[in-house]
Amino acid sequence: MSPEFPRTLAIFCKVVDNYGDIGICWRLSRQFHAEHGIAVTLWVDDLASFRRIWPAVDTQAAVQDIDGITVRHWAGQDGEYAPADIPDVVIEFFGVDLPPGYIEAMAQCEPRPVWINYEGLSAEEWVEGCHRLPSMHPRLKLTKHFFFPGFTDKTGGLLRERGLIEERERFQADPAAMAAFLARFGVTQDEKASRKVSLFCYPEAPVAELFEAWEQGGSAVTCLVPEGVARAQVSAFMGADAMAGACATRGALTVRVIPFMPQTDYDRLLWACDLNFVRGEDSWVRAQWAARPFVWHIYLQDENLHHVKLRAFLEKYTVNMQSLVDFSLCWNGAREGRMDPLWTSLQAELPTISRRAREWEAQMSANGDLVSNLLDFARSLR
Ligand code: TRH
Repeated sequence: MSPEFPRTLAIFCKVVDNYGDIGICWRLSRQFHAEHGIAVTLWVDDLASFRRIWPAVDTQAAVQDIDGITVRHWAGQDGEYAPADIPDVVIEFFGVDLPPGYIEAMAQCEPRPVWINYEGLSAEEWVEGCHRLPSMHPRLKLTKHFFFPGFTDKTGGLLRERGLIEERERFQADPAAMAAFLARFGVTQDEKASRKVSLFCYPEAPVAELFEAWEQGGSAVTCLVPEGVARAQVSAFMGADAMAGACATRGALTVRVIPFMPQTDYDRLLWACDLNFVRGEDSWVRAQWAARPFVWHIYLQDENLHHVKLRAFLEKYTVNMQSLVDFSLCWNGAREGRMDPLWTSLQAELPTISRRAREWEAQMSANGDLVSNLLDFARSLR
């Protein structure tokens, strides 16, 4: 095992839908490079989606340097590659198919690169048994290994940048900084006393019912929703197209449409809000590092497989927090229920949920950070 290893690393990312996949791959790339000095090449098929979370991206460039990372437009499976093109570690994200010529070149390398299949995050028990398992190539002398993020020390842990927790603590200990951040989105002095909620979910979430519960609820809520999220329901509430900058108040609820912001600002939004609605994988993890109460909207899967994953997480996460379990199941369509009583119960339990959020963040930090865990594993294979 050499401390110099790896010097070079490539990540292959296909943006299937939405932003989570590139969101995670970009985090990985930045962390490998900034914290471990590794020369990273990120191959990505959809530069336009990438640009939404990182405005410095040039959508026309075949190759570009962003913050010291080489970003290559992955335009297709064709192409010839030589062993000299292959880095020490190759990561395929969510089992994407690498270009055949690239795999042939990997097989010609001496020593072979470490080949990792980076899998999706799940709280299910089977993950621990599959983490780090090898899979032989049927024809070539190559082995790839599965690497699973997760919530226990028998998994790869969660992505967490160095200094993230300290930065968040500084921000949350500074009410003026939080107020100034929210003021960027038009949150006024009056609204500062209201409960601040960020909303990021898939279109299937019962947003209209939740808005109704908030509107008629006893305490003021300011809901900050990035442009494009739940567009139909937000537009219906506004009575106009939900463009960034739009704002409407009805009853106890103010809804503000805010710009879809760069990744680093999105963290601050989560840190500044009292309750965050998040979705998919990356925003879900960021909400956990925010150490604030959150409600997760999971990505829909065939045969309601996502409900199994949702329940597995709730089982691990919730301790004496029945209101969060009930609310989450209804929010995800895993159970019938009306939003107003669910919201009343959730609201009453927010202090307990806040305590649990802080405890969970500390528990997750103790599993180490995913990038360091992945590098330790890659070194063990050399
Ligand atoms: O975009 P998502 O729905 O991604 C999902 C998941 O990754 C899922 O695993 C995948 O299979 C599916 O897509 C196809 O949600 P996620 O994972 O939360 O990613 C959103 C990213 O966008 C995340 O990196 C945070 C970032 N973001 C911003 O940068 N600015 C914003 O304003 C918002 C709302 C999000």
